[in-house]
Amino acid sequence: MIMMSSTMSSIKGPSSAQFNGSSLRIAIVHARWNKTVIDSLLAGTIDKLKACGVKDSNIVVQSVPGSFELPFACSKVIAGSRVQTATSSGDLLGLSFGDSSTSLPSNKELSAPTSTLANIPNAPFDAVVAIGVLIKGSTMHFEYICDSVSHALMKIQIDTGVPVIFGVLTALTEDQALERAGLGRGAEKGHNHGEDWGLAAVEMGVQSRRWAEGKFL
Ligand code: DLZ
Repeated sequence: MIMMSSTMSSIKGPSSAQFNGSSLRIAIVHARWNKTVIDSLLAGTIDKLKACGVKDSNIVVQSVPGSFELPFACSKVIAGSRVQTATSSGDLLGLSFGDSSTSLPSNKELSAPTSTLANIPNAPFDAVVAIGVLIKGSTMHFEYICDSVSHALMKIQIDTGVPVIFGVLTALTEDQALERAGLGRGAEKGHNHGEDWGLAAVEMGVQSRRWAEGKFL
């Protein structure tokens, strides 16, 4: 077996790629449990979104009590941004979509070319980052929430066609959570995983628009 020496850097993590997020609109939905860790992850996510060119005004942040509420909120936020778009584009074009509180636009209405969407003030979200911090306690609560939330978030992205970035830490100890938010108590502060989630949101937002248009180069 090959052992890594303590001086050897880790091979874990994604290889780097550059994506321009300047035309993207991104939602972040975060839980409020374990606030210290959440705040750092949220800051890391927003830093990287901005570093990729996502405009402040195109980053929408919403919060929920705990991680269990994340899937419901992500689903509603995605649907709500589509209603916003329908309403905005109706206003711009002098069209009426009827009662926007009850009628979601069909996929056909949403498949406008990028150039058209870019002119709409409230475009549908290109990606959603779901941020939560689950820390194992003494009961099975942790296992149930980790399992249900991860499956539900996966289902939402497949069902809606909007990438949902899995920003949920499933830590066995407080120290594990802190280290994954760059807040380690020891000499090694750890890496803020929020940064990876910001980058992933931009990459998936850009790529999913391109793939939807049949562009694969
Ligand atoms: C109840 C609970 C517990 C015990 N632990 C966490 C946690 O570590 N991280 C988290 O995000 N939320 C936790 N919650 C709250 C649940 O996610 C949820 O908000 C409540 O059960 C209400 O549905």
